[in-house]
Amino acid sequence: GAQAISGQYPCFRTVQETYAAAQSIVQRYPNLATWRSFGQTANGNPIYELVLTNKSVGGTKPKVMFNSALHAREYATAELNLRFAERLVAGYGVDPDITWMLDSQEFHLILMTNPDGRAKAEQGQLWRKNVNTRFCPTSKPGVDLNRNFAVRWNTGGSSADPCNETFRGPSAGSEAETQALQNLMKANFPDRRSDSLDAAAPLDTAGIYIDIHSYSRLNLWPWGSVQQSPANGAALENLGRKFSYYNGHDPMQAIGLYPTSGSTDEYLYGTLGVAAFTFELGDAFFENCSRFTSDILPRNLNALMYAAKVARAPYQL
Ligand code: ING
Ligand code: ZN
Repeated sequence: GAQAISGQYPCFRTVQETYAAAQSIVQRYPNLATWRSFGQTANGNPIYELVLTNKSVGGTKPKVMFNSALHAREYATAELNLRFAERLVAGYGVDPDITWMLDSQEFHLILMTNPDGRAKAEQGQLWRKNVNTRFCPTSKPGVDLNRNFAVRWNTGGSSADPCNETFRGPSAGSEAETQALQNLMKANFPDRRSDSLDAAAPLDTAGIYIDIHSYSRLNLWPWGSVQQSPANGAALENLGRKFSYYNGHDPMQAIGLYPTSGSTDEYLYGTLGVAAFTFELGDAFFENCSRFTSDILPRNLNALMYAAKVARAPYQL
């Protein structure tokens, strides 16, 4: 198997180091940061989000939601998300754009979406799924959370075999992690679209979502389950191409990579009308640290910063 994080990959903080870093942010910036559990994993561990906003400014604010390490072995993703958080709080009162964003927007950063799986990866296993031992208990337990979301679930690009890496689970939204995330998504992004799955989201829809994965240097947008372009396809493509100016990734509709169903971005776009993307960082699950630090991290920090700046009007771009 692959090596664990410690020693080999010092640039990627572990689950415990990531949680400690998040708590340190809250300690240093109590008026900007909140660390809260919004649900539990299959094995009963808490799932946390880091919420960043200027608490002195009230009212309903557009939401920016970045999700990382949903797939356990995709190491670089959580570190990017954490570095983004650290850049935001350090920039408050210093950088005018960051100050404005923290005053007027609310960031929801789920740094470790699948901490049970991540613990396996940190032991050196190339682990992708959650760790629900109801399924495939003796060899490769768990469900692929990015095939389990309650949108066009089981319509292709997922497996019925509990031992497969893309096992979709027994039913839509069956997993504890999926339910926690879906509830958080619904709380952050009130549904502004008609209930027809392929109706265009209204142009004033506020907010943006990026699920950070690795690897392949891609910026993906829905649909992954059908070839047709979504009703907001032109706007999503424009935005995906603009992200590419920063991160250098190839932009494409998700099905251009391979068919999928039940993914988080499809859930957010398909059921809530939120502009939703998947980034695929870099060139490996266990990314080389010098390449991460010199290339992948700076490019993608800038791409995420750009996404945060356009979150108020993603469909107008
Ligand atoms: N890739 C993503 C996956 O879940 C993806 C790609 C995401 C395609 C969302 C379509 C929609 O397979 C990795 N590396 O996990
Ligand atoms: Zn992934």
